[in-house]
Amino acid sequence: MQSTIPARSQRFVTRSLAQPLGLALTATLSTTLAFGISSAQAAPIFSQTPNVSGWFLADRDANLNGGRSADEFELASDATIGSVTWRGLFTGTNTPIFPLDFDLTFYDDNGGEPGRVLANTAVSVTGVDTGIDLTSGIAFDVFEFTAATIPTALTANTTYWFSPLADTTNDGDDDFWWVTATRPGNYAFKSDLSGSWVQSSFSEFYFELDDAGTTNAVPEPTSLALLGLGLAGLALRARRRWSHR
Ligand SMILES: [Ca+2]
Ligand SMILES: [Ca+2]
Ligand SMILES: [Ca+2]
Ligand SMILES: [Ca+2]
Repeated sequence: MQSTIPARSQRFVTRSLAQPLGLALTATLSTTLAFGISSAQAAPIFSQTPNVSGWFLADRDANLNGGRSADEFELASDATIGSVTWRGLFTGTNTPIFPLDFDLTFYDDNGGEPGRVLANTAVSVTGVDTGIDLTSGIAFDVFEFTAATIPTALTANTTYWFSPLADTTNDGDDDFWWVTATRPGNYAFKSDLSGSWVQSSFSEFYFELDDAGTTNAVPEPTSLALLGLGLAGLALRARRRWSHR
């Protein structure tokens, strides 16, 4: 097992702190307008200060067998997560195809890396351009995504992990990369989805956790939609049985 990040995968670039923070304020405003929120929003359950200075792979279509990143977090008090917001960009041509499928996964902790899967929500979501660019050769737009998750009850002062995994298989010239929050910070990654987690202290990654009450206009999780179809099917069968009596 390699202990260092392969050079080709490590696509971090350095930026001054002031510029991304200034742009982040603009991005928050435009995102709010885009979602059409008119009432005051409750404070998030958990958030990390955006500091877009690097990115790391988070895509089934990355590398030969996909790759993903996970970031660890602790909550100050018990909470049930119902919505997640995260940011990322698309290399190499900055031409994403929306809506885009993601798996949003929460894990417990296994000695400093993701352990057991606590909840996985499949969503299809369209990114909102934050107005922030990360330039490496060309200017890559940083997109923000928000989606409802399966309600996930988490306990205070306990380490958990969050990992968004895109699937850009139908976009041949771009893969999705999750962007950073503050640095340094602990995270973990897989350069091959069938491989083991590798622990790193390079950076935090940008995400925000909310309860279901603060969810914006987001698509229904695929898993919930499938559950709905299943229930509809059962109801139909029950009605047919009833009519045959
Ligand atoms: Ca593309
Ligand atoms: Ca831009
Ligand atoms: Ca791709
Ligand atoms: Ca972390």
